Amino acid sequence: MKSTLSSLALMSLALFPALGAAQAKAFNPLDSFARSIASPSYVEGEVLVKLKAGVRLPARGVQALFPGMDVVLEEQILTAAMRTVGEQTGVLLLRTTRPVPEMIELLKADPRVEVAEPNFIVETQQANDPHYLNGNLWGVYGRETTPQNIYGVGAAQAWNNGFTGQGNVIVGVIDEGILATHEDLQGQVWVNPFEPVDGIDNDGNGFVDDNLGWDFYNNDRTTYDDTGDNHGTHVAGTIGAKGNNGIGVAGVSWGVRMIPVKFLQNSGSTANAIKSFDYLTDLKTRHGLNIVASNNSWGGGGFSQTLKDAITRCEQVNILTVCAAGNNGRNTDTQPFYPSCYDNVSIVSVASITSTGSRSSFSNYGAVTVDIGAPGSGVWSTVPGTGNTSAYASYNGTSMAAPHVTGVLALIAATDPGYRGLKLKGALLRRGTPTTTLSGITQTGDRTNGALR
Ligand SMILES: [Ca+2]
Ligand SMILES: [Ca+2]
Ligand SMILES: [Ca+2]
Ligand SMILES: [Ca+2]
Repeated sequence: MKSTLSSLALMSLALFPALGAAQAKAFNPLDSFARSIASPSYVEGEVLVKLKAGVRLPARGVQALFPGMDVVLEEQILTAAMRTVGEQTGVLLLRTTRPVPEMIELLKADPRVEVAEPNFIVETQQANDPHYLNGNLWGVYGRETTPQNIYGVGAAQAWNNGFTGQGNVIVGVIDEGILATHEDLQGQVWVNPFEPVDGIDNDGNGFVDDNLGWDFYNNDRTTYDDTGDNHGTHVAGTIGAKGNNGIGVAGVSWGVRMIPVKFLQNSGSTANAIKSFDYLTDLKTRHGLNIVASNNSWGGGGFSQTLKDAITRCEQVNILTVCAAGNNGRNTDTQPFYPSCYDNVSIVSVASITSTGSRSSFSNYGAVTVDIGAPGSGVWSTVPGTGNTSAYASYNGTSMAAPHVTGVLALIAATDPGYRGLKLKGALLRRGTPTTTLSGITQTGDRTNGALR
């Protein structure tokens, strides 16, 4: 045990310096604040456009639609999920050489345009605090567990009572990729039973050989690429690493299966986030899969109507959208953070708490816009080690709080097929434990409680 812990610590220390350089700037709260409020970052030269109902894209392309405007069609995003709800044109990703704000103003002035907005850049919500290494899984402990921590979600108590999440429940992990061959994740990642790897799109969803989800960042079938997929692998381990196998960590739900939907490599874009949500909506519709929620440990950029629309399509098929509240340490009632602050009823916005029950200093909060708290400081989970080996590390962030909630949702969903959609969200919120430090700064004033009995 001792050697395991020290090797774990070494692995994390080895990983963090590499992370630090790339992420220090991205996660600086002031920096994030400036970009989210004053000038959200977006992909230069790209604009997302939704045409009004009934306006079609002419066969001759966008130049025929917008003659004289400096735009070319980079991509027409018309997903299966959009077609299902009667969309005919979808979302147009346009390329321009003009400044994005200027082009948006021009497009908005066109009466045929319903939405014109930037293709925002969003980021993972893991805090940049590499020194918080403590080696214990306090986030899953409860009042009656050994070791005990009353501020954990109490999953260990649920396991003791026989609730380990068995029950064919699936969640989507919209994030970086997941190392599915990690020793503590093997068998926990969903495999598409309708999609043999044979060079053919057997299930007709538009993605060839998407047997382990899809990579929208690189637009390919490999949902794990390299050790840069550490954030997604960490999030997955918190939701559903294999429990009681004598190895590594234990996720909140041991029985859940996770669909990797990769659209981030440290950062990602609105356009690819839309495709990620729609991918899950369509999988559920197409195959009747028991997808109950997606985990979204990322955010940034400004309000996007087209992204909100994709979340609404998830909502319409009873997929909850669990969102990290964000790591800016601010009140998102007055300074919103997306996607957690969209007003969709299917969103569960999660703040981070520490092992002593206070709000993590980096965590956003909001009496209206944040629902509940969950462990997000000093969270140990699975990560890829050098050479794509199985390693473990402690991370901090609302990125780590959201997957505790997603895991608890999976635990609850496994107990009763009636708990889906808003009923599932209601069951989660009803179970919460009143917490002084969250009172008045979250909608429930509660921390997450998954101590099922
Ligand atoms: Ca397919
Ligand atoms: Ca195939
Ligand atoms: Ca890939
Ligand atoms: Ca384990």
